[in-house]
Formats: sequence, C-alpha cells, structure tokens
Amino acid sequence: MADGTNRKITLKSRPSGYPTPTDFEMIEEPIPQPGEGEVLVQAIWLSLDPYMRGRIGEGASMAGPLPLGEVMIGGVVGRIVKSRNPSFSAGEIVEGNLGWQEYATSNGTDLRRVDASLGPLSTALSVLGMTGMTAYFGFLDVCEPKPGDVVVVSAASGAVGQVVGQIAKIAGCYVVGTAGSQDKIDYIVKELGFDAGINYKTENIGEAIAAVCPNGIDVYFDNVGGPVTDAVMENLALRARIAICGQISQYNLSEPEMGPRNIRMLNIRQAKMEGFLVFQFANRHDEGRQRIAQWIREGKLKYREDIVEGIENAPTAFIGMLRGENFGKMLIKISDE
Ligand code: NAP
Ligand code: FER
Repeated sequence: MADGTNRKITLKSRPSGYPTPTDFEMIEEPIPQPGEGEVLVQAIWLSLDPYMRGRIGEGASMAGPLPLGEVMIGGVVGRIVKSRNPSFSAGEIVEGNLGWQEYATSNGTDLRRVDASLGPLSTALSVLGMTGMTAYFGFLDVCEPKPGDVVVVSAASGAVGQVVGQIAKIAGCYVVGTAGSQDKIDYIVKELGFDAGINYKTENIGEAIAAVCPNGIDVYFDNVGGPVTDAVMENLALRARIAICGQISQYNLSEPEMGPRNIRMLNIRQAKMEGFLVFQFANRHDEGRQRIAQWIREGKLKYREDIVEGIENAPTAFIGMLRGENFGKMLIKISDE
C-alpha cells in the first residue's frame, strides 16, 4: 500500500525567537518510489527534539541551516514497505533521519535496524534511542560519577533528564532535578526516586539548591543554561564535573544572553566543564542500549513519552516542547504499528 499521498512538513520561514506554526508548511505529494538500491519507509514514530531549533535558525551548527522549503529533519522509526536494496526486506523496522513526513526513500546507509525485542518501537527514539544515549554517555563518560556524589540535572523530567537522574540513582548518587512545574517535580521525586526537585519557575533557585545540597554539587548535567546554571555554579563542590548537554533557555532568544559570568567558580573549586554531543559515542550506542534495556527489564529505570498523533500536529507539538509543554520524550505517532 504505497501508492497514494505523502504528507510532509517543510520549513517555510526562519523563525526569530520562538517558532510559530506559520514557519512551517504541510505539503501533499505522491508517495515517492524507491530507485535502484533504495527502500521506501512508511513512518510510524517521529522524534521532536530541541536541536531542530538550531537547524532552522541561522546560528552555528555542525550541519548548517536547513534550507527554506526543505522537509524538516528528524529521527523516524518506520517500516520498509518496498525494497530495491538487497540489504533490506519489506516488513523490516528501521530507524533513521527521514524527516517530518509519512513516507521517505533512503539508500539504506543511514538506516539502523530496530531490535524490537528490547522494547516498544517508540523507545528506539526515546529511552533506547538518541535521548537515552545522550543521558547514558553524557552522564557516565563525561561526568564520571562516583557513589555518594551530589548530582544536579536540569530539565529533569524531560527525555534526557529523566534518564540521567535514574542512572545517577543506579550509580549510588544523591540526585536533585530542576523542572518547570509542580507535576514534573512530583513525577521525578515520587515516581522516579530523585532525592529532591526544584521548580525553577516558582522557587528561588539559589536558596533552594543551597538548602538541598549543603555540601555543594559534585556533578551538574546541564540541559538548560541561563539562571538555573548560574545558581548551580555558585554551589559547586571541590573538583566538580559539569557536562554541557544543551542550553535550551538560549535557543529561542534572538540575542543569546551573556554568560555564564561565574566561571571563576571553576577556578576556585578546581572544577571541570565539558560539552559533548551524543554522536561522538556512536560506536558504543549498542552498549548503552543493551544496558538501559536491562535496567528497564529489572524495573530499575522507567521512562515517560509524550505522544501526539498525526504529522499535521508536529509543528505545534514542537513549539510546545520548546516552551516546556511536553512531559517526557516528545513523539509524533504517524501511523499504526
Ligand atoms: P526535553 O527536556 O524533553 O524538553 C525540553 C524541556 O526544556 C522542556 O520540556 C522544558 O521543561 C525545558 N525548558 C524549555 N525552556 C526552558 C528554559 N528557558 N529554562 C529551563 N528549561 C527550559 O528535551 P530533551 O530532548 O531531553 O533535551 C534536553 C536538552 O538536552 C536540550 O538542551 C537539548 O538540546 C539537549 N540534548 C543534547 C544532546 C547532545 O548530543 N548534546 C542530545 C539530545 C538533547 P521545563 O518544564 O522543565 O522547563
Ligand atoms: C542538541 C543540541 C545541539 C543536539 C545537537 C546539537 C543531538 C548540535 C548539533 C550540531 O551542531 O550539529 O540537543 O542534539
């Protein structure tokens, strides 16, 4: 059933500040047909991620800005419905960067077969996918946690943050999360077992952090930057390690804020700050996937996905995610499994 219409979302205009729905356009076209050596994939799940904001703006990114009129980039799990590539058969489930569209062709080089025995298909984009790998390698390799370490993670209920906090608990750490609503704080503390949570929108962050981390912070996994990070910096313990995973508080500003201005804290606490990208660990993602799947099977790690149905709803779901309206990994369900 691969004759008919393909719906795809393209970039219509480059946003300044928060994107709006009119920055995107839905286009209908005939379903593309795979050429020699190609496959046709029907999308089932689409991942929406903060990095996409970087690609639709003018700012620095490794891959450069997405040209206007192009289909939006994004990770997809889908089913091969036609194959003219000897390495793939119709019916196989794959994951790849196929974009915001219902059908896509691929020459297969960027496709990864999904091991459905590890978890539901959606998890190949969430806890067993890009965001889970970010949490696993960013925390374990970049932060080098030790049992008893005091760990703070920002955007703690989100796709990356919820996994970081739970891995930190498995590693024997004391874990504090920051998030933007009481529901999210209740979730990380009561459901996920974080030791404390701070609502950065309603509490005085500096005072709240000092109260729950009286001996300072050994590890900070930073997803947000801005005022939350400023407050953490003032409370570092000796030899603290800071992983810069993301700076979402800056992504929708037309002028990025100056800062951080308290770099002297790295100096006097003899601390280390390191930025990383999940792709640098690509040759070890299978190891991360196996270990996270094992923790899920053992009941040591939970995950939460926020699912919206229909490709036509991807722009508003994406904009909502940037504003904190998502609760867990933001996914679009494009078709039935
Ligand atoms: P997510 O946390 O599921 O969703 C984004 C969350 O950011 C929102 O729900 C919101 O939660 C929070 N947020 C938005 N504006 C904020 C602000 N001004 N201040 C503080 N928090 C704000 O997204 P994710 O996929 O897990 O990504 C989290 C971070 O990791 C992002 O910075 C992303 O760029 C980064 N990342 C990096 C890599 C890498 O390779 N380095 C890979 C994946 C993701 P609240 O309600 O709590 O505000
Ligand atoms: C992210 C933030 C930034 C991310 C990637 C980047 C995968 C950078 C990408 C680039 O510069 O190409 O959340 O997630």
